[in-house]
Amino acid sequence: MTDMKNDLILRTLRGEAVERTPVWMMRQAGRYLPEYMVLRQKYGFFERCQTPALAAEITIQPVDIVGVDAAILFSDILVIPQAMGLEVQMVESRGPLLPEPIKTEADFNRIRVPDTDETLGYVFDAIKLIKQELNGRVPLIGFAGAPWTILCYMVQGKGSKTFDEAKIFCYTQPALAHKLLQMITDTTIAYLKGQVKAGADVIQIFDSWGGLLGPEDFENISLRYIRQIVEALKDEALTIIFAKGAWHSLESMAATGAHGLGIDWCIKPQLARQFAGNNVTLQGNFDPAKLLSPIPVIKAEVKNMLKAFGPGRHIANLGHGILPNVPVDHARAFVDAVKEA
Ligand code: 1CP
Repeated sequence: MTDMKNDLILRTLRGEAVERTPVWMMRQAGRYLPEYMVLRQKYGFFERCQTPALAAEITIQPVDIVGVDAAILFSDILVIPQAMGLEVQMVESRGPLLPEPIKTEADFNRIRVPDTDETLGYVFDAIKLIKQELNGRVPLIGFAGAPWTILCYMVQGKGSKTFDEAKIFCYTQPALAHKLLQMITDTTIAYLKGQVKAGADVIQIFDSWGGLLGPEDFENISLRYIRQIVEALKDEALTIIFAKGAWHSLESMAATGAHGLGIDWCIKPQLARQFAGNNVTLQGNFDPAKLLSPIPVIKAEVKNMLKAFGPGRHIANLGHGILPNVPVDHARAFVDAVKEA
């Protein structure tokens, strides 16, 4: 084992004292970085994910270029439907496309709970290489999508503002929906255990579309499965749940035993703290679009954010992924403002 030179995020998640608030940015490995765009021109999306040397290079870019306190694996949440047997394409400037989505019971013939070493071994190889190349500079965050968010794409077949077809599937064919959610959950648990075994220090579960469900549906369709994942992992790794828009369920998310909870910019940190209680680290919640403000404004707003969270048990982050049109020096100003505070 290598010594972790910067373990601020690990200590913050464990609830230990830290010298300063740690910082990283969701989707920090990606399109706002010119160095990423060079590799994007040369290789296809899944080629970048499936080639450990490329995934490692892209993962480490933001550590070198913007100075974040953690690396996050370069991959995508949609490698899970792919491993389960569905075709997933990344269409230039339009996002993911699954040409044959799941709609009926017969469609289950085309999917399975796969052996993750066979189907996703390339991710574990990438993690081993990243850990070697990071050499303890910062921790590595592994991740997966929450089962509900993965179902959204497996049923809808593409991105959507409402994911109405995914909702209709859950509301009109609940037995099939729960069968699918359990298959995704079983795959995800094996996948995340593999990530931890390969060296991931922290695991974040992205429930990007959790906020589309009301509180009761969120419990039944999403949190129930996230809870299984957290329970399977929490003794092996530090865990963070990010369920965008699901602020109403912070209390039940904290009760899963996750070490951290991500929040978006639509809830005040003080209120999130009241809901979540004092035994969990909060992560967030800068409005990603504010990174387009002039740098002095970014610096002032970061100070306000840090003050609102108060000291301790906070990881500074955006409230959702960084936008592709953010200038690199603005991203760096965000990170520096947290470090200087
Ligand atoms: O054009 C490109 O270069 C592809 C853009 C891209 C990138 C850089 C996609 C397509 N995925 C990724 C990488 C990625 N995806 C990471 C890398 C690590 C990092 O954070 O730096 C991560 C964590 C994800 C996770 C992901 N993929 C989520 C959850 C987080 C979130 O932003 O809500 C979701 C919903 C996806 C699906 C997806 N993949 C790609 C796009 C454009 C989308 C969103 C499509 C939609 O809006 O529905």
